[in-house]
Amino acid sequence: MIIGARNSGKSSAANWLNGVEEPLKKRQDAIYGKYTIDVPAQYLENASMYRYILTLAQTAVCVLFLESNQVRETIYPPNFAASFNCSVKGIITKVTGTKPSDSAVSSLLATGVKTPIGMSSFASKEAAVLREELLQLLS
Ligand SMILES: Nc1nc2c(ncn2[C@@H]2O[C@H](COP(=O)(O)OP(=O)(O)OP(=O)(O)O)[C@@H](O)[C@H]2O)c(=O)[nH]1
Ligand SMILES: [Mg+2]
Repeated sequence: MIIGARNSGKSSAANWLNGVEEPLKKRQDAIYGKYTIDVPAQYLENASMYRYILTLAQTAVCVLFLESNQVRETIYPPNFAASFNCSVKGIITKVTGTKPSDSAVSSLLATGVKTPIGMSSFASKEAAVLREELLQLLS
């Protein structure tokens, strides 16, 4: 399951995991892919909708917390990662330099993600390794 703010790269991450190139459509509800649940940003923007995220997570083996490298303000509630029974990973998208921005790292750490992973592109070799690792969780 993939969560994150608008434009953080959720649908791109879903395409990466599913090995497809679907158009990056915007929808009001969760989008199911072969291996993914792409959760609308809106569910994170509104505390009254957190429960939808928690319900969807009951069928997930891992929750990916996405954050854009360019983020200014975190959308995640403090320690949100602790709300999930399954494993949690944080991915920082759109990293341009050698390391991710302090704002993106702080955002993920504050929400309880242990070791945020910086990624410049889902097409990278590191991304391919991570993808294999994530797909293993499903088998
Ligand atoms: N350079 C770069 N661009 C990215 C990356 N991930 C996503 N993008 C771009 O960022 C934009 C938003 O990506 P989406 O995957 O649609 O993001 P989203 O989180 O699904 O957005 P919403 O559905 O609107 O909440 C698109 O133009 C992507 O091509 C990345 O790792 N690197
Ligand atoms: Mg999307």
